[in-house]
Amino acid sequence: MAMLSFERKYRVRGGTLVGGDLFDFWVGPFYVGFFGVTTAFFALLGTALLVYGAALGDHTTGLQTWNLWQINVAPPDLSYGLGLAPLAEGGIWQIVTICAIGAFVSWALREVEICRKLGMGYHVPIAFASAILAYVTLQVIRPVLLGAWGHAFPYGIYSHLDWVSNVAYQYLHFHYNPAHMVAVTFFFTTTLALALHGALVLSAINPKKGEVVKTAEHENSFFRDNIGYSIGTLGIHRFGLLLAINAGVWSAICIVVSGPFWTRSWPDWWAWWLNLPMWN
Ligand code: UQ2
Repeated sequence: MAMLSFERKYRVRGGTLVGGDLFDFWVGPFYVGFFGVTTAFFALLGTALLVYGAALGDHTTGLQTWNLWQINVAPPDLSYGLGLAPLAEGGIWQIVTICAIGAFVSWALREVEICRKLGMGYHVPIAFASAILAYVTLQVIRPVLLGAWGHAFPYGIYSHLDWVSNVAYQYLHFHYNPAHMVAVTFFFTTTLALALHGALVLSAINPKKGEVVKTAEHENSFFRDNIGYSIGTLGIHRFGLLLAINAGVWSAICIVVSGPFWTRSWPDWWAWWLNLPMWN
């Protein structure tokens, strides 16, 4: 906790969105705030409900197991539509989903309060919001557009992988979804950019024993020598944020268009290309 004396000057009052001074304190290194309390509440209740759901067993198969890989807490059957289901028939899944969204949004708002305290921009909560958007699109927006909670994915390690596989085959070959192609490209480019950035910074700042630490001039020179262009030390962080946010946003787009706006196979979508008049 040697950092705590250094951090004391950053422990400023105010900047809260809700609750005024009531929850404006720290526990050890952690800022609490109103949204720290709500994050803890939703996370603990959601986790306890998942354990309860595991104890009751999988209502879609009738199987009860404590094998971590096989536990499944599934949404209600399609026949329940957008209604509430009994706890043991998908109701637990429904409350867990409310808890998950409650915890994610609380965490984002706690980040906003910390940004306000420190007089920083809101880049971090905005980035996190793109991940929340992808989750809410999968679990709420798309099921609502399709008319049943049963279209959302189940909470289980193998079961959610099976769900992804089944939905992919439902559209014959999901990789032909153009928005999915864009999302995958953003995910891969994000990892490429972070690998380049991490490698470049470490290569400059962590030289072998006896050698002097290098600065941004060396970093710029490396990429100018290598590819004739350096995006710059500020630029790489702007570019990385742009890439990562787009990965989340295009994930949301690629799944919400599947079903609500395109019901046939994704390979079929490319008929627009084969039907161009230029082939006549
Ligand atoms: C850079 C720079 C950094 C970096 C990196 C680059 C000094 C420390 C990684 C190089 C990145 C470029 C040219 C863009 C890469 C493009 C794609 C599509 C991945 O110039 O400035 O700052 O970390």
